[in-house]
Amino acid sequence: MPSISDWAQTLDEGRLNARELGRITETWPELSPTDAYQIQAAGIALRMKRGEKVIGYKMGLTSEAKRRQMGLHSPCYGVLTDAMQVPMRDGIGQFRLAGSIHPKIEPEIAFWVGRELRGEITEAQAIAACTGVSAALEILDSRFIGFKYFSLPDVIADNSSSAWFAVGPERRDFQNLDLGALAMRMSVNGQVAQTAQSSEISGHPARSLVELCRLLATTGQSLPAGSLVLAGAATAAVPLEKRMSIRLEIEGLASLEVTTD
Ligand code: OOG
Ligand code: MG
Repeated sequence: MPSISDWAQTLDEGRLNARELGRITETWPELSPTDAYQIQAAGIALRMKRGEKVIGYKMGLTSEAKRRQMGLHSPCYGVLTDAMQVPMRDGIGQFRLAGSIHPKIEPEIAFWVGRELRGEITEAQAIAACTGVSAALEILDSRFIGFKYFSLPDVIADNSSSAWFAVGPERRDFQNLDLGALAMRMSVNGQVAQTAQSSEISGHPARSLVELCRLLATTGQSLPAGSLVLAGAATAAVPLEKRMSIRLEIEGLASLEVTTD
């Protein structure tokens, strides 16, 4: 039976060649979240061997809308590397569809963490450790056939479907902003496609940081100073197509846009 490192390799090849794979749990039904996080970590180690740098984490399945869309019910995390970041020019990131399988985009809030966070923390401690907040768009791309009906361990092993992300300008004086009550609006080609309150994300987006620290602590890890953290999507994700323009506006934060070719 394929091992943790075999699956990390297979998923990595699927990603590099934009080739869909069958679910891991088809051949390894008892795959646990712990095994899955080991596959995820082995996959990130392969990317680091090629020179990519870990710059943070993404939380997933932190909103009811996402849990309903995916039919999965517990939050999970994935690792972000520098190679996943869509470069921004004048608030716009250009995303090339070539090299992706079935990409989807979703509205998120990103935190810039200034101090190491470890173990059980409160929302207030999480916020106090942040140096800035940004609007962000995550581009997901599952390596599994059809991007559907997978189990939580499958998703975790696949780096929680993480693929690319774009981050808007950082707001540093966010202390008087009520992060738990920001209006969010994602437009596609100028038409409003999704709207939500930031409270959709874990009840309050800072709760995603609390949950991330709790999950990392189960394997003795902490959230390093300098990390960028995506708190999870506030709404369901929208499939990306050719020549699309996706704009995210969040009250109190600078907007950003991603266009496809
Ligand atoms: C899992 C990742 C979910 C989010 O923001 O909820 C996620 C998936 O939808 O494939 O990134
Ligand atoms: Mg996401």
